[in-house]
Amino acid sequence: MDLVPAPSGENPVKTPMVEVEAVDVAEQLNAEAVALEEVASEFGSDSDDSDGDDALSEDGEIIQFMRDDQLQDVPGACTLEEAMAYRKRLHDIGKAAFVEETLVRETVTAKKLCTAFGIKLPEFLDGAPDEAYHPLLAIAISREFSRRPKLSQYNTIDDAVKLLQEAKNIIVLTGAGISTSLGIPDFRSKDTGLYSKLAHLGLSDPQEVFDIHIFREDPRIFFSIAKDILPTEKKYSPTHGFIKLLQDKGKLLTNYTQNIDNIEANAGVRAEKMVQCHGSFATATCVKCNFKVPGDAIFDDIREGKVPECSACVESIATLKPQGLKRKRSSTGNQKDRKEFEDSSDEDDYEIPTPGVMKPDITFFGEDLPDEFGQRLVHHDRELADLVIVIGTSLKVAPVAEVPGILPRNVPQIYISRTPVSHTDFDIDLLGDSDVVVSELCRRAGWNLEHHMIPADEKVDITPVEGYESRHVFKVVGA
Ligand code: CNA
Repeated sequence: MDLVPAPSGENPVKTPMVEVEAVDVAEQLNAEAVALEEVASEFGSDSDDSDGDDALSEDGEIIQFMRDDQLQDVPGACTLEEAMAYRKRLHDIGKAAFVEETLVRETVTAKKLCTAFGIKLPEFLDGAPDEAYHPLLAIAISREFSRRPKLSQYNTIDDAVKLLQEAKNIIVLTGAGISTSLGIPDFRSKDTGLYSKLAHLGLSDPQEVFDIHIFREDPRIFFSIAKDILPTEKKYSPTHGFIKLLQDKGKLLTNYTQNIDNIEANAGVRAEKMVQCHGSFATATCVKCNFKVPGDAIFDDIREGKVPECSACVESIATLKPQGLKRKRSSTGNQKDRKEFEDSSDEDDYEIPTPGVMKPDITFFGEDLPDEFGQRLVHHDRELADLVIVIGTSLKVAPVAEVPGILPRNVPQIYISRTPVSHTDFDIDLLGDSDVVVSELCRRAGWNLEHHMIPADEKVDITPVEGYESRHVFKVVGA
């Protein structure tokens, strides 16, 4: 991803929506074996465009990673404190200066330094000269350098509350998790997410439901599940209410939402405060003639699981006279479309055009995100943001998943969700139902977040996650 603002008019984040195989560090740290072919001899480069994985290939030797708590079991490894200090130093001074200060001046061996970046020392290098560890170290350094480092001064709930109170320009990045309490399934939650329910569609990968190529081939697949995401009434969750509260307090810079349910509007979040990164059901467009309608014009069809047809196409087809139609091809020609009108008396002789399908204006995998996403993020919000709150998303869909990494590294970032992510380092992780987390944060901030789903006498228990200074689990007492 281009981190340098593009010349004005160009969209720097004009990347089609894709599911990222986000490097799951948790899995890797569980001794995931990754392959190493050739490694970069690029110790001198400070460019931030390689994420370490670039130097990995399917072939070759094996690199394994270890968790920080395993450092103590490795003879000669850095202590956790040393490891943290090396990582911080790397981010402070850059790759070239870091290598100069360590390897070149021989203040530490490459072997020991590998452990600072989580490399599990491979047995095949036992007894090898220190230079043999350089390739591994190159990968480890590049990998660490491309990660946004956690800001060490933000850890506690009090820190989170203070950040909320003091911030003036908050970016809120949301995902499907903020709507699940309203009964709208997310994608990836085990057992309840949409992906877990799609086996019956015979797709090789559940995300194919939202694949533009498959939609063009057979829109029925998408419309068979679209009704599950379409909100039935104008309701919103306490988390949507929280975003509105930030707006009321003049603190909301932008809500970048990946959600397509348009529920933010129900809560009163103003259109100019929002970027619907993946579009929404609010409007729909004919795939054939581009005729646009308000989303609710096709909601009845969607709720019945029908494929909505374009009314403009239907009208123009109705005015066509048989003379205006092409003669149908012989039996060896194209197969007739199943949606041809059966009431046409000339059906046997003429090729009857079919109306286009109305596609809700949501971004499918393989389609570009709305221009506003990249433009606003890079050319406007990037400079202004003083706090980022990411809520209810697994951050697995690019380019939105890249947002935390694009913002200036000194801007604090808070993550609120049921499940932690490990491919991005947030400063504070607040785990649990987002409605519970935000209502407790508001309580502690002295803010009034009123919502019928928040019981007046709600008491929330917060427990730290062992081994993580900045990770906390929120649970309603008695729940
Ligand atoms: P996802 O990958 O399913 O992740 C959802 C995340 O939210 C997971 O980490 C869950 O653990 C977490 N979560 C679920 N419920 C809660 C809760 N009550 N409180 C806190 N955390 C919770 O979905 P993403 O949003 O990351 O993926 C982006 C996709 C999902 C976008 O393309 C959307 O268009 C798409 N989507 C949207 C909707 C919607 O508009 N409501 C529904 C389903 C999918």
